[in-house]
Amino acid sequence: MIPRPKPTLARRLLSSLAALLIAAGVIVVNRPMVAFAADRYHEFSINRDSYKKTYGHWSMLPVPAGFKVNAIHAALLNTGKVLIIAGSGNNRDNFEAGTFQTVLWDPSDDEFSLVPTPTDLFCAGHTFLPTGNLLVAGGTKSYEKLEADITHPAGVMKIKNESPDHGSRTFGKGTRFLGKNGKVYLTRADVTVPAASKMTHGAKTMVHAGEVEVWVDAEEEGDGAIVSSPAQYSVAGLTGDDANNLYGVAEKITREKQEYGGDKTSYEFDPTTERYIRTADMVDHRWYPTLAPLPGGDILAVSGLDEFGRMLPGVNETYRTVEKRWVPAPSLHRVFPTYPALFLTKDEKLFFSGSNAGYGSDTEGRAPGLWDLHKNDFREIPGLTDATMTETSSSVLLPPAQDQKVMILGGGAVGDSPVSTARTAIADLDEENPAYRPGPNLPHPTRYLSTVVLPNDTVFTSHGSSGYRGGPYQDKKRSDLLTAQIYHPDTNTFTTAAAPTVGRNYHSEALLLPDGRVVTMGSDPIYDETGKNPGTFEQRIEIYSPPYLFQGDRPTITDGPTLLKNGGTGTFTVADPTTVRAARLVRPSAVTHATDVDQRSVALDMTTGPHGVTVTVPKERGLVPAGWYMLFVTDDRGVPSEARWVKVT
Ligand SMILES: [Cu+2]
Repeated sequence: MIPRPKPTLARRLLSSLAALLIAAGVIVVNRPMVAFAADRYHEFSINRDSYKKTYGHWSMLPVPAGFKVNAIHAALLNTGKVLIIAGSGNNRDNFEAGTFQTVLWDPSDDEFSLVPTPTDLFCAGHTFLPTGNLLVAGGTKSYEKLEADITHPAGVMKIKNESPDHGSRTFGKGTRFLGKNGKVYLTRADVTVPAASKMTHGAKTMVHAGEVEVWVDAEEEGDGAIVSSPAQYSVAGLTGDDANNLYGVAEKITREKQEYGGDKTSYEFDPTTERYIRTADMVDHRWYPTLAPLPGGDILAVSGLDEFGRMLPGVNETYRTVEKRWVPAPSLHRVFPTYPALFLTKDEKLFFSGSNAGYGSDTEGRAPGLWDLHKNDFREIPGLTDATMTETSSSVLLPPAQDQKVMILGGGAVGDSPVSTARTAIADLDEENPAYRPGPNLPHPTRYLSTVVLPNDTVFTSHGSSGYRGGPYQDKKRSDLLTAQIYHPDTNTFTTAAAPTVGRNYHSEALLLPDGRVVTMGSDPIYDETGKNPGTFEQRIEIYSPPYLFQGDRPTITDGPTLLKNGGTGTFTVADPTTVRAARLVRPSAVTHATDVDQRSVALDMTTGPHGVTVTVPKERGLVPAGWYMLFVTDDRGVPSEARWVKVT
């Protein structure tokens, strides 16, 4: 037998290449199988107990048809239910149809119900009152109108009444105002202008004209009716004194974009009756305001766009909780961008972390600082890097609240800028001269991230996007971040948490549930997956179970008082008190646009007895503002109990 010749090197190479090509062909043909196997392996990995113990676990909440809404706002009520407010949900058709939605979800049995929603609470402000009612104020009065859709020049007309003698005067919608240019402008709504007021200063009598503002649209299309400088307008059909006393003035009448207009309605949502109760209106219309709890139980509302979509020029107002009405706060005049993050400090100041969302001057009012409300004195806090990227950032009073440390995370430059940051920074407000110091970076530059205080003195932060509203970032069409991490204040580090499966950017939120889980919802991407068509609001709800829920038994609080006082004590029955190491009061979240000034976790002094623990509530109102809290006890393994609701009065 003739021995087979040994293949030459070239031949050997050729046959290996052929084998490689065949293998590659097999993989290509079966690519779905390979990907499927990888997915299956991933599914297997993230569902292993050891994985959950270290990274936690995500699950999708099954939301029945009819209860899926555009979650713009969320708040945890003291009944344990989550109030999810959409209002019109950033959907013009809903707005025009008057379809405003609110859903209540009970996480203990996954029951849902609908709540009648009287006006458009989309982009309102909210915070909890000492009673447990959620104050919800402001919202949407009108939707934006983009430049491309504006055929008729329009502007805000201030109608003046210089006569003190003929009472108020009403002008119906469609009233015609005549410009010096011969063009006609029609009012968009019925308005009543008050009579002028007379004031006597010594021998002199001064007359102050009555005023009201209203949108007007030019009768004719096109640029011919544009007026770019301040001018006076007469009212068609008026004669004699009326023609002199009643007239309009407008800064400009243009085809520029018309911003969303704010509303001035205000409600208390009552967790017991599960209904909105209308209060007296706000003083000003506000879209994107922040409502911040004050130590005495009143609420301060700051910032926002007015009913004509203009930034409010630093005029703020106070809700008198007992009287259920709003009053001006002229002594607290201060400019902030919209949805500023304001945290009540131990010494009863408000700390503006720099975080904000939406609108505002590029320069004025953006610097972080401590606001002394007694003197209306604002002391800027230095040291923040990427200081131009605070918009759409997140910030949080780190646990425990006694440490008085506020962390700011991520953010982007003003508006639809393509720039964002991975920076975090921490300010210790207990220092004599507080300053921001760098914290660990986030894994990616991130806007719109959700940040939630957990009962074991850590902080969960997830989601967001690098680009504006999940849109293009660097070479990617979409930029949602499927990442989550847990910040550990004791070591100043992040650890990785299990990854969510649903991306969330603008108009998304997260909050801690009484059972220790974290619910995440909402997201309002600017584009769809192709990057070409408008995005669709994300209605799926995904829940994160932190690692502490996979460590076996949890401590349980079985009994105890419902009422606690600042500086007072209470004894709670706990199954195995010897294992309890810490007790925390966690104020429930009321969150929107990455802004949650309610959530905070307060450490309680604690002694252990044979049947339970006795806790003492700090006496400072700035640390523990009156209201409902979740009491958690945590054991020697760092595992928290489920919460028990207590009211601090
Ligand atoms: Cu909004």
